[in-house]
Amino acid sequence: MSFKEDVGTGLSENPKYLSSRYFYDAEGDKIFQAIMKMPEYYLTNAEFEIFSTQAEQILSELDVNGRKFDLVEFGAGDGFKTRILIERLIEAGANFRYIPIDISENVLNTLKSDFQKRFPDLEILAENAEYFEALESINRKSENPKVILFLGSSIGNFLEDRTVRFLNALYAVLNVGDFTLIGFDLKKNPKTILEAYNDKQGITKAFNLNLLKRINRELEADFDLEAFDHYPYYDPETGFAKSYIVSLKKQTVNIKGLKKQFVFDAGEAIHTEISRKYGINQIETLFENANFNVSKHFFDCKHYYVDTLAKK
Ligand code: AVI
Repeated sequence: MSFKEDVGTGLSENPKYLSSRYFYDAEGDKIFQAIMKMPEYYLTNAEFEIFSTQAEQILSELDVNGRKFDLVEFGAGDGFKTRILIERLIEAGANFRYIPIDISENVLNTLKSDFQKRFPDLEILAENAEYFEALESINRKSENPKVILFLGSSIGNFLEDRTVRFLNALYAVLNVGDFTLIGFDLKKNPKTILEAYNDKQGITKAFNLNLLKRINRELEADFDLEAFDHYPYYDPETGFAKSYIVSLKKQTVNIKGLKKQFVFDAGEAIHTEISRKYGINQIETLFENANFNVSKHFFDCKHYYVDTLAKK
C-alpha cells in the first residue's frame, strides 16, 4: 500500500494508527540521526561499544577464514555502527562484499558515498527496498555465503507476527552455514527505557510529530502541530514501548489529498510506533522457533543491549 492509502486506512480505524515506517522521509532521517546522538538513546552507544570491543570475537565465530562472503545489511541507515564492524573485518583481512538495504533512498545514497570514500576497495551493492521485498531478491543478487545484519533494534519495530515471518523468511533465503546477526534492545529499568523515548529536548517528539508534518506536506493536510502531543509509554510486563500522537482537543483535520476529513476527540490517540524490548529467553525462543541455532550473544558492558549471532 502507498503512504496515501495507509494514512487513509489508519486514520479511519478505531483506534487510529499510522505506521512507523513513514517516519523516515528526508526530515525524519535527519531527526533520527539526532536521536541516535542523544545521551538518553543508549541503544546506539551500546551497539557501537559491542562492535568496537568484540568485532574479533564476532569474526572468529563467523569462521570465514579467507572465504569470500556477502555482508548484507537490512535497514542499514547511515551505517554508523556497521562502519566499525567493517573496519575491523577489513583489518582482519576478511574477503567480503557489502550489500546495504534500506527503505530510505536518501540515507542509502549518503551511506554509499561515505563508505566508498572510507573503504575504496570494498565492493558495495546498495539496494533501495522494503525488507520483505529485499529478502525475496537477495538470492538473485548473490550466491556467496552470507552474513545478514539486522541491527539497531529495528526488529523491535515489528509486531510479533511480522517478527516471526521475518525470521522464517530469513531462514528460507539462507544456506546451511550462513549467519544472521540481529540487534535486540533488552528489558531493563523501565525508567531508562522511557527516557530514551521521552527526551527533555523534545527530539523524539519532533520525530513522532513529523508524521503529521509529512501528511501536511505530501497530502495537503492541515494538521495543527500545536494541537497534538507526543505520548510515549512503556509496559515492563510485555516489554512494549509504544508511541502515540494525542489530540489535545476535539478537532477536525482536512486531508485534501484524500478528499476526506478526520475527526479527533480531545485526548484521542494515534498509535505510531512499537519498540519492543526483549528478555534473553524470548530471543532464544524466537530463533529456535525459526530453526536457527544461536551461536553467541554479544552484550554491551551494561547488558542493556545484545547482538545475537545465529546460524542456519
Ligand atoms: C529505528 N528504531 C529501532 C528506533 C527505535 O528505538 O524503535 C526508532 C525510534 N523511535 C523513537 N526513537 C527511536
